Amino acid sequence: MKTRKFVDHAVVYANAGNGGNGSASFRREKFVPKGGPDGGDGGRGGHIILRSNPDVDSLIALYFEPHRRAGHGGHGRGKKMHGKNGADCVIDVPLGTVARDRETMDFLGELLQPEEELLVAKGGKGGLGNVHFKSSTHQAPEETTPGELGQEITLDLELKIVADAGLVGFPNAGKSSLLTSVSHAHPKIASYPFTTINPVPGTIVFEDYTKIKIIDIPGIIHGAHDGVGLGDKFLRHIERAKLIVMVIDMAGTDGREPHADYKDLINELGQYNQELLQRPRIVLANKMDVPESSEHYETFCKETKITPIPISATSGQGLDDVKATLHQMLAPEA
Ligand SMILES: Nc1nc2c(ncn2[C@@H]2O[C@H](COP(=O)(O)OP(=O)(O)OP(=O)(O)O)[C@@H](O)[C@H]2O)c(=O)[nH]1
Ligand SMILES: [Mg+2]
Repeated sequence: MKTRKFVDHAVVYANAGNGGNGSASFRREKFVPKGGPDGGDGGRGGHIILRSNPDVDSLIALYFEPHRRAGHGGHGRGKKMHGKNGADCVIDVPLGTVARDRETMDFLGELLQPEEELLVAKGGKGGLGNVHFKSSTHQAPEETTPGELGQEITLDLELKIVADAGLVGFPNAGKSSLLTSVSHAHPKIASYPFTTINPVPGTIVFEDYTKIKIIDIPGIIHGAHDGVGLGDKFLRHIERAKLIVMVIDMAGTDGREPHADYKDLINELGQYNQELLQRPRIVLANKMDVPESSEHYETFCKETKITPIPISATSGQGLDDVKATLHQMLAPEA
């Protein structure tokens, strides 16, 4: 399967268009020897606008094309003709994009709804034509003003995926297997850790045709906040999830205690962002088809005082329960 490069950070050099100059012109008509001033204004320079497009799922286009320019405004002309406005440059970004000024790192805005727009660099205003400078004592003004320069800005764009639920677990816990079983997504599945190296979004469609977006992220391990494994940077993609779905390998396939995994995951979430610990969360005990899992399950419940939903992502056990829970907690009204 061809994997597309996933880009969740981009730097963009944006130049808005300059305004057009005002024109110095005088009316010339057959029987009017000394026509008055009729120089029109310059057009506005094009803006740089970010627009959230639900069909775009990463910032890759900007990675390959980081320089963006809007059109310049046209100069004013005689007969009070206004110069054309410069074409805006609209940059399509994925939902969840956060824009900052790269120099100051000031927050400029974020795009969370489809088709939202954020003006990030203003086109220069057009200059005034000489028609504006006429007065009773100044009948033939030559004055005009030049167009203003368009704003220039270096943007720092960061994607934080917008999803309803986010899957969190150790590598090999079966997060991708679960996503595959409940949605139409096809993340790579394998028995080695860190099979998933990029976030993979999936959509679960319920029987009443409502749907939710769920995201699979790379595995988190003990010490992820110190950069162990792939680190914890992918946790930012669940920062906006309404619900955290924790997947525990109850078979202890890789020789760890499942309840210790749970505590490690809670610790890593808290180290990354304390707020994530307040987020609604469900815990799934995966690989319950493996015989050793039952004993681990009991120890898990005792140690953690929680009762996870027992499932098997591969056999399908418990998945209806998971879907019903997700539906109840997240699905929009049908
Ligand atoms: N027996 C059993 N094996 C499972 C189950 N779920 C997943 N597995 C196996 O566990 C291994 C890891 O599954 P993945 O879905 O790739 O795990 P992951 O959590 O996405 O792993 P990373 O992407 O590395 O973080 C694969 O060999 C799966 O076939 C299950 O319910 N029962
Ligand atoms: Mg995976």
